[in-house]
Amino acid sequence: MATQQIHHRTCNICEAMCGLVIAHDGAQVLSIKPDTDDPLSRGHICPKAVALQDFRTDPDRVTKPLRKQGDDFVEIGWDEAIDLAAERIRAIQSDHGADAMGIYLGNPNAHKFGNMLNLPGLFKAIGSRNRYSSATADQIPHHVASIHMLGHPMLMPIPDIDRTEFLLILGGNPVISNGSMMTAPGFGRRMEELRARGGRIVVIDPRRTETAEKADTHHFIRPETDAFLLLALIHVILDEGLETLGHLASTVTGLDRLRTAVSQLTPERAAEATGIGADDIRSLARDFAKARHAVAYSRMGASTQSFGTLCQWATNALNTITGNFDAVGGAMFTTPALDYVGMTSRKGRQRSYPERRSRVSGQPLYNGEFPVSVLAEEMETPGQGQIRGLLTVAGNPVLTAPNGRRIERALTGLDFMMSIDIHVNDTTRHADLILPGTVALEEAMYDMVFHSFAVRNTAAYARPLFDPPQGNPQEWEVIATLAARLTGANQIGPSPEQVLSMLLAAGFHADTVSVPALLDAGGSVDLGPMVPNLAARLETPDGLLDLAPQAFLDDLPRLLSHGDARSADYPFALVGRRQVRSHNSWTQNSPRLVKGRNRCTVEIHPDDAGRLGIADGADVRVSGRTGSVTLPAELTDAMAPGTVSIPQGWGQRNGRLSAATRVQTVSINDLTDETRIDPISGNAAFNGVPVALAPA
Ligand SMILES: Nc1nc2c(c(=O)[nH]1)N[C@H]1C(S)=C(S)[C@@H](COP(=O)(O)OP(=O)(O)OC[C@H]3O[C@@H](n4cnc5c(=O)[nH]c(N)nc54)[C@H](O)[C@@H]3O)O[C@H]1N2
Ligand SMILES: Nc1nc2c(c(=O)[nH]1)N[C@H]1C(S)=C(S)[C@@H](COP(=O)(O)OP(=O)(O)OC[C@H]3O[C@@H](n4cnc5c(=O)[nH]c(N)nc54)[C@H](O)[C@@H]3O)O[C@H]1N2
Ligand code: SF4
Ligand SMILES: [Mo]
Repeated sequence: MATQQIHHRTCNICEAMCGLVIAHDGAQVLSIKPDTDDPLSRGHICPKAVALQDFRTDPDRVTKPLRKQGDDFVEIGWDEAIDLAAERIRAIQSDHGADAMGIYLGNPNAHKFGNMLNLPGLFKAIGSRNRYSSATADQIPHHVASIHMLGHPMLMPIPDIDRTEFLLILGGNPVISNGSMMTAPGFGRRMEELRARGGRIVVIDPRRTETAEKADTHHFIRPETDAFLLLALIHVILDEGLETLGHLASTVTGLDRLRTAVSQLTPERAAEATGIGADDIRSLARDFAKARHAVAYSRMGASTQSFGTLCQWATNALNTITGNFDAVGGAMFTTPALDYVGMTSRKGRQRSYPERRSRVSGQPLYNGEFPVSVLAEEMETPGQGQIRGLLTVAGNPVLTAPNGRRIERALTGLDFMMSIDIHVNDTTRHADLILPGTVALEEAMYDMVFHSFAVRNTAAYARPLFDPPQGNPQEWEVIATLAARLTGANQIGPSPEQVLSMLLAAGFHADTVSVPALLDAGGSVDLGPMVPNLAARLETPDGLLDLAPQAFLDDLPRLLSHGDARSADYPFALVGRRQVRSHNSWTQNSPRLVKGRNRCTVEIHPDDAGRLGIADGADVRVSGRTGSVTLPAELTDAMAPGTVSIPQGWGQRNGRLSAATRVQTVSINDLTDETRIDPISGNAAFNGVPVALAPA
């Protein structure tokens, strides 16, 4: 009998990077347990970590290159597959130009450092400007705020929640999500600790979320009105002379312009828009300003909405004018072992933003990627630059992008589509060629992105635990091999581990952190809490933090003229929600995660349901401009009247995900609208979609 061995690594599913202790016998996982010694996660894990083993052994997993033949897929060899991919990509580009090949990257790439390090080479080899990713379904407003205020898209303020005394959360549900742009595993426990040291937590959300339940105060808010609230908080603080710039006094510019900008945004004006009382807004502003350490944090609900960039700007500005930017217990900047910001420094280089605009509807491009909202029209609209071929890597836009079914229809009109993925799913089933990816336990692990967003500096590296199935190459090798085939190079570059070693040697902790040191540590190493460091890192042309960038001031008239998106035809606002036992669209094939009742329900306030004759558990038809879906109602006064919530990530309709575990669910993105965007950033406005409800 093989003996039990222990393997340490961080989980790669969500942003939380929980430390895991995996017992195995060399061939199979015996158990997956939390690493109580992990300095960041301190023993937290969630049920998804245990499912890491399922993704490896999933009977529906793609383990051989698959070529479309009629409606079916047939297995082919690797050489044939790479040749076919290179040949078809080049054929499309020689007929229609380099931009005719589109690329879409999904969320799992951000956790796969082999992909992160090798995809740029593939982009270069393909040479198309038509690139997309889940980032514009997620977080571009944060990057745009950082670009204009701080000069670098990845210089990201992270709430120092372990030392703050006042936490204001808008549009995030970290008790379920474990944080985003704020890697904070075990958020519930961190909230308890915050309150135990005398701190306060206020949550602003149209749903009384699991996070709101654990907070001191919760205010319902009308969807898409957070910018009114945040700017009114700034208004009160400046009006009452409660502002302080703290140690950033000589590093900040634009306070007077900010004062002028918020002059009309009185608590009364914000109360009218948000539904939160003017007195509540005043006392929130005073309490926030007077707290010794306070931090405002706004996420999905306040960034994937029509005023996402204004929200991120106002959040940063609020933290700055209360002396809580780059300060202990406020919004701080990480110094990770792998210095992602330094790696991509733009100091001394003139840049203009947006970098480019999309061909059909002129939406902005940031960080080299167009908004996913325009992917369908770029595939459908003829002319020079039309997308005729598409490569997806670990992405499922049919279920995750706004009006995903329009993308699906457009996929069927492509000359060629290929995917690097682990499943035949709603997106990849349209591919002519699928190349199998490797799953977490078969890969080395260093989270190069999320250490940059973590509430504490730590680092961890793990070698692959198991070999890929069928003698398959590592996913990064597939990417590198395709790039080499396209450029005619006769070999691929250095391994990710070699590149990682170089990057760590150039990082903030080069004296203590290296690949061997991390391997020796057997788990994560602690690199301490965040430290003030912003002044030296600002990359704005004048080296100052700009509190009132013109691009944002120019967007204020749009905010001020904003009425309610709801209408007589569509009297409800739809928002999304996340659930502990699913991650985006791709974990719903794990029996242990999907077992139990159907969690894909529409949450409705009982008064709204009563008026419409909708009973708890009964089927409801939800309709919007782009489509309609039918799903069970869940009546709850956790929902603000007039707002309804559907979880994201469901609606798998493909035949391959195992029938035994499949519950009948719907995709929220059959209702979301690709024409609803935040125009400054081009980010999808998933939240606040006007819909109608009727008993089915
Ligand atoms: N309405 C609404 N829509 C949303 C959201 C919302 O809140 N509301 N959230 C948005 C957000 S924040 C995000 S990040 C996006 C996510 O959008 P996507 O990234 O497009 O979607 P995922 O569900 O993460 O899809 C991951 C894909 O990668 C595959 N995969 C999983 N593991 C691996 C692997 O190891 N290798 C390879 N090659 N493939 C793998 C899966 O099979 C799946 O096809 O969705 C967005 N969509
Ligand atoms: N379990 C689990 N964890 C995850 C994921 C998952 O799918 N499952 N996905 C991961 C990913 S990719 C991401 S990006 C993060 C996202 O993590 P979070 O940002 O925490 O995202 P959500 O849980 O969707 O929370 C969004 C909240 O915004 C509220 N909301 C909607 N509209 C508005 C509005 O206009 N104003 C305000 N104030 N609130 C609004 C919604 O009711 C909801 O409570 O989670 C990550 N973690
Ligand atoms: S919270 Fe996220 S990182 Fe932690 S175990 Fe769950 S899925 Fe993995
Ligand atoms: Mo995300």
